Amino acid sequence: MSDDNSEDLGAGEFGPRWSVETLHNGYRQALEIADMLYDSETDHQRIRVFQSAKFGRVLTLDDVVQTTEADEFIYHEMLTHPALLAHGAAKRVLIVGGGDGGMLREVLKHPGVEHVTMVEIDAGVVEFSKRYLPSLSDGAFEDARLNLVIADGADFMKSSADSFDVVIIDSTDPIGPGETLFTDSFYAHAKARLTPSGVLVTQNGVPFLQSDELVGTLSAFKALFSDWTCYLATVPTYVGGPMAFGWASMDPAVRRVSDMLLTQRFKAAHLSTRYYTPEVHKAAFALPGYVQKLLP
Ligand code: AG3
Repeated sequence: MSDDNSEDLGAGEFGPRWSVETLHNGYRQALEIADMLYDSETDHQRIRVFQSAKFGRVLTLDDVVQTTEADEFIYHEMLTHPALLAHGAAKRVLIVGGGDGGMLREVLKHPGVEHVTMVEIDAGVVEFSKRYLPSLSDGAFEDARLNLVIADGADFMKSSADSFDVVIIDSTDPIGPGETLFTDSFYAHAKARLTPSGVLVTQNGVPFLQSDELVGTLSAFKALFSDWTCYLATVPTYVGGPMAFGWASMDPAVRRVSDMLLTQRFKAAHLSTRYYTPEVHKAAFALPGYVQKLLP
């Protein structure tokens, strides 16, 4: 039986061949390490990249899975294309975080995008991602449309005077350096950076296990924006059911884009996607009862 790894597991014990994520209380995810490729401690965090048995190469920060070669497309496509295609004419995009380059790759697929500012706190993440996870950025860091800023995202948001049609928060979970990216004041500063029909999208964890994170963000959105909600996509290595993405805008019409227009825009942009379709886009905003109940 090829899937049987039970010889390695005693009750509750994982050996050194397993990367164990302890993000959620009382619930662990363990990925089998076939080969450790990179393991180092920066000023900010412990970074590891390993070849896994099931998900290709895996990037972890402080042992929390950030992305894997096998399922990254779901997360990166769903945090870019819904906002960009609903907006329909996005020229300037801001990415906060996203040092692996996956988000950048998806944003740059849009021919109408003229400029991307990406603010990443850790230069080390960019450098080793290019080397150890090249399929994530797939050359995106070389694109002339990119302005890469190595800085704290919260500081940048506070001090920047630029404006953007789409702002994407590609954060870690709200523990450690990523915590400031979930505060009310951060969202207020983000709002000030948006053009009138601009859209802010955020990653908000898996609400089945991390409901506080989603409720916190949506409560801030409710106080700041005229249109706000969340939408969902299931990313296998972000365990615990579908992940929630926050959506906020001062223009409610953006989210209500018709199916027809969405399909037209999707075709016109010639996007090659593996998860995103206009149908999935629309369906992602249908929320199950347990998520609806969390809306403030
Ligand atoms: N950032 C999102 C990681 C969140 C993991 N959280 C979780 N499993 N609940 C990914 C960065 C990829 N560009």
